[in-house]
Amino acid sequence: MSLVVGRLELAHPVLNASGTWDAVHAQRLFGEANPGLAGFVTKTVTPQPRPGNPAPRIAPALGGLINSIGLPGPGIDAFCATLLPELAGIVEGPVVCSVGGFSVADYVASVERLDAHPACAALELNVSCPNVESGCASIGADATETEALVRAARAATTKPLWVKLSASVSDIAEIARAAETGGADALVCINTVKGTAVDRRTGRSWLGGGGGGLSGPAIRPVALHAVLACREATDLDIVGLGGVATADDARDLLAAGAQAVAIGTMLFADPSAARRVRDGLAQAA
Ligand code: RRO
Repeated sequence: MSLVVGRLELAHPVLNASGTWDAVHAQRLFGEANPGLAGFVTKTVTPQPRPGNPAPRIAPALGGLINSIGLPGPGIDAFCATLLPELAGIVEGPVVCSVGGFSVADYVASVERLDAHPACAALELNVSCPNVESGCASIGADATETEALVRAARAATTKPLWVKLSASVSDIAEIARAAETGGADALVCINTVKGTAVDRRTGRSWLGGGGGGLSGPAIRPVALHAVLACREATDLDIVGLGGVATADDARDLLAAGAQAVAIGTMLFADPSAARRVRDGLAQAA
């Protein structure tokens, strides 16, 4: 089942969604950092350390969950010095570093650092986080800004460059074409879909951050539609994700035009989901 996705070699087509699996904790708990995964996609890293959003950060939804995590993290210095070398020592397969920020300069600063870091095999530009006020998803909602960002990142690295898109935009095909024109090697479709939850006692948002992103089986049809639209719009490889829980869900995304898939929300409920999906895909092959 080995393949090349967006210039990155993978032993099979199953990855994790950024921010949904703690490989360091899993190594301690299970003796395996990324069971069933062909590599490991890190939580999105920003130039400066960030605390993330106030609690509550999670709300249940029919067929999924809504998160408002708010891009917490150690910042690129600590990430490169400590977490990334540790990850490279424990995970099977390549480490894909997810990068976020609030300006082109933010992204380029991290991309340059990761280009020089031997433990980073590929980069994912997250232009689709629903939980920050500026940057990220607001860049990825605009084709001109997306193209400029990808072009600047492309100039800063020779490593495989993937771009993670949101379906919460008016025309994902236009954004996908912009990423291709800017020099991306692959698209990652899709991030969580903008959503929120109401606290009925107050009538205000249940989530500390106000807004959130919906993930899980509820967004499968949205993900399928986005992958189809990106497949028609570009020649780029696609990592498809959004509610993958079974090998059949993965097959649907592959049939829609993805080359690989990622699992996110299901990993919270079933840490063996990646292995199950990988083995299910192998049986059909
Ligand atoms: O941290 C988050 O709140 C977050 C991120 Br960076 C993202 O890309 N997608 C998401 O649903 N949450």
